[in-house]
Amino acid sequence: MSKSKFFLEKVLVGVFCAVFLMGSAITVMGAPKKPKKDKTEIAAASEEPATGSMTIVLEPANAQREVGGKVRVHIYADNADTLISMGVQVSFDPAILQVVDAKKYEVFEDGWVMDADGSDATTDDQYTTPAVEIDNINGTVTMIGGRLIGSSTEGLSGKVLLGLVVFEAITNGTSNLNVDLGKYHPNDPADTFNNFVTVGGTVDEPTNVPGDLGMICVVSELACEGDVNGDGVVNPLDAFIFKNAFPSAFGESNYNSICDLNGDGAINPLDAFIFKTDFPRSNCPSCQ
Ligand SMILES: [Ca+2]
Ligand SMILES: [Ca+2]
Ligand SMILES: [Ca+2]
Ligand SMILES: [Ca+2]
Repeated sequence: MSKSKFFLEKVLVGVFCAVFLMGSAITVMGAPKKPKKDKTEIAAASEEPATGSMTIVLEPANAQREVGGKVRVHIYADNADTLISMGVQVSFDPAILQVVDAKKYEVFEDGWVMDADGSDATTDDQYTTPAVEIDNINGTVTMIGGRLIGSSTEGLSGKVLLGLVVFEAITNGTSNLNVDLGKYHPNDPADTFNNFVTVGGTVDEPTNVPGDLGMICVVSELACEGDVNGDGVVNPLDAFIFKNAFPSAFGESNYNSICDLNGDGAINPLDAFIFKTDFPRSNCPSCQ
């Protein structure tokens, strides 16, 4: 390992710890840069106002499943502005749902990867820690991520995928999906860490958390999995949405998690079978 690479690794680990443990992102963001600092650039960055309008979005936000069915919920930060860190906790009713899989989006190009040399050709210098924490006893999933790619990190903007959770329906009932920030100070629970930090060093927390951002209801035998637009019936409007997503796999442009009716990351004949058993229907149960 070269000296400079080792240094970069130390810096990145230091930045990571600082962002998530100390919350002093502004100080540490200067660290990976060369000693000669461009004052105009720094001034411009610090004057940049936080947008204040970033929100967390769950897709699907609403779904029905039979007992034993699975739903794959994607977590986005919408209207994001050059994010380099994120931290969310999703709460659910563990009597109704259990998490069978949860992960951050860790694709190099636009995911939560910290890479010391800025090249995806070398992967032994990449960090994706901390691991996603699944607590099926208390009903929480916590995911925290950072994105620092060498010294030219641009951050993630627009509609940014944070990660995904796959739930299995355990018994009849309704579970809200509440999203909160990922980390609060352990000694002072009223204090948050800086969960969402922009590349300019400002903190830009989502404006709609904590909040119930989704609802999954479980109804044995009667669930309308096929109601992909959530209007209470399964009709040609749903078939149109489903057909546009069929076939596809996660990562392809027409993949739509709302149509992934068995939550396995692809929309294929297995999902079509589930859809067809519900089509057409006008007696979908209403969740409450
Ligand atoms: Ca690398
Ligand atoms: Ca059904
Ligand atoms: Ca519908
Ligand atoms: Ca599927």
